Amino acid sequence: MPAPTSKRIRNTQLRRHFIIGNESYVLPHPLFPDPPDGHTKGWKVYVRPLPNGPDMTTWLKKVQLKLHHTYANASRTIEAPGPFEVSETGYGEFGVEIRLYFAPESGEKAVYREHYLVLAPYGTDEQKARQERENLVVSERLETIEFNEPTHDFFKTMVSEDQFEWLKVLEGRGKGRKKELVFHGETEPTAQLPERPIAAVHGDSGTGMAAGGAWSRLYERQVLGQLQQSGASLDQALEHERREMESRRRKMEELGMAVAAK
Ligand code: SLL
Repeated sequence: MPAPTSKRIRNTQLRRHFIIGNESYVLPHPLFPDPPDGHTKGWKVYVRPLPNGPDMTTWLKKVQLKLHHTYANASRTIEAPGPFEVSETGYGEFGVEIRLYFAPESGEKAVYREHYLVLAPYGTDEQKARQERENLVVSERLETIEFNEPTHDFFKTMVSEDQFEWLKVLEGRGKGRKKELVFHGETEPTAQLPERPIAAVHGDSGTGMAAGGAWSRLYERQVLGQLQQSGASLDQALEHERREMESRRRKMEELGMAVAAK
């Protein structure tokens, strides 16, 4: 029999949003001193949390980024706490193969993502002009990871308030500087969220939400679709994430009660 903590919670799904992307600069550039001959661009490829989002390292423990074979040591591995990023110089675009490795208590295998490096200005004429003027091209997308039927142990860490501690540290350090990273929910990250009815723990198949909850999986997908279409407004994504946190926390409470009652 598996240890009770590695037992999976049925009809439950956890979800996290995060960012995969790259930035690129035309050389010469102070961030990339002494590039090899023929290298025209400096770039950084990364896997990042949403600004103000919960700590990514709750679930993400290691990232492997595999570069084009023309690079020495093409396979780069970064362990938590990261940052999960690779800086390089080069001349051409290619697909970076990305493997995400999860917290051991999740019991989940690594998953694969790809990010095609974008080194040249793109978009409308106006956008291109701006990218050239600032000598910065950024190509990012909002990614989602889903954990189906998580283990009890993993679930516990994923609904913990501790995941916002890393933002509080930034707040102390960053006064007057990095305002955009400051977490404003002084007390509970979920305090201002509206009440939502929760009817039953196992009420709904697969969503992790209870039957009757206003926040359905379908609605979530629509919101996410909108985010992606609208160029992924990260503030909105964060708000979305916080709502999810709240839902999970409530569910956790209920689950605790349900388990205790057995
Ligand atoms: C192209 N298919 O032809 C792509 C290949 C090669 C990327 C891109 C240099 C590596 C190095 C580099 O940028 N490789 O010299 O270390 O455009």
